[in-house]
Amino acid sequence: MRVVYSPLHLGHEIVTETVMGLPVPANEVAERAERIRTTLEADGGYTLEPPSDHGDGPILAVHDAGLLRFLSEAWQEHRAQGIPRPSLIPETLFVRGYVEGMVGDGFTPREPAFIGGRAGFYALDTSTPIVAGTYTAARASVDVALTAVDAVLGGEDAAYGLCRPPGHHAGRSTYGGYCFFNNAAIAAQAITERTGERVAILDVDYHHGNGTQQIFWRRGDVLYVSLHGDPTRQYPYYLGYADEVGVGAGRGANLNLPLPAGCSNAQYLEVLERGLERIADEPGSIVVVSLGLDTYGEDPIGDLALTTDVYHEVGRRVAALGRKLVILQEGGYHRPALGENVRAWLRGVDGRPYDPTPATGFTAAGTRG
Ligand code: Q9C
Ligand code: ZN
Repeated sequence: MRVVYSPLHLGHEIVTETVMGLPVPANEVAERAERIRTTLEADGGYTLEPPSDHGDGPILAVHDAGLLRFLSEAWQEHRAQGIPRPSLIPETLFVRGYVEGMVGDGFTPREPAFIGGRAGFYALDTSTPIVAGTYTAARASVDVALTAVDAVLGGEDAAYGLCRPPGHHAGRSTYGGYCFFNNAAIAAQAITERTGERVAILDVDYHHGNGTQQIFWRRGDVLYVSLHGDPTRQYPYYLGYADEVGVGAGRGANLNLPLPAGCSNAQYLEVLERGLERIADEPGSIVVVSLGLDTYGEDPIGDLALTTDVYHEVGRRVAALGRKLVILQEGGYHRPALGENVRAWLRGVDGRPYDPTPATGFTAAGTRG
């Protein structure tokens, strides 16, 4: 399988994130992508290639021009305004209460000039710091996704984009949840434009892909199916409920499958079947997968109980749809097992058996050896 990877992610070097106002060690760190890369290289069954530049066009087909402009300028502005901080975190967030009863009634929200307010105009949370290399990394991550699309449109059955930063929390005009541009949404949009076909997105990250849902909410040509921790207890909290089905032409083209805490492999596979049945009912030859491994039992921010061997089975079942797959990396924060979990998933897609790499000390059951 072809694997697209860019070292430019290394410039998005995050040390701490803020959770409920306090700094904690960052989860979404460069080591994640490096662990995946080295594990796939050691496997020998994957050929790594760099992304090619796809320009602004595919990003602007999905995102607001203001978000793109903000992200491209944010770090320089932050420096120009003389703020001596290692990363840019919004001062305020543009929550709905500010303008409740005003929007759509002769009032248009304005983007401010001061960077602390400007960041909050676009941010969803305070856990997504911007540093010197963030924009370059986020652009490369989009190009990684679009290069994986090129491989599949060029005839490959499946391609894996080792995207970092991830994308599925980024909305039309918002960044957050460690995401800046919505790689999967940009990929799906490019596929619909280039093939004229319908596209399905299967999101198996532990978190609901609020950005992807929002972007395609009114669209009947892009089906969004997501399995995730129930938003009553988990980020992104405000979206991801089962009764969110889309509107207008998009009605019925959004399927949320919330999962209970402690969800086992067997429970998970049952819910997965429901998602796969919905995708099988949909016309189209390509599925975009938002592949998060934060469903793993040992994930520091997830609460499901999946083990490495189930990822092989999930990959196998997704491939059994008989569609071409553009598989894009999202979350997954238990770094010691992350590479193996991705490798198990991809080997399932390839129809190759999975045995744990002895050197990792991890068994298929997920216990440290
Ligand atoms: N206590 C992805 O997996 N909240 N994003 C973290 C930690 C943000 C996850 C709080 C989680 C975002 C792509
Ligand atoms: Zn996640």
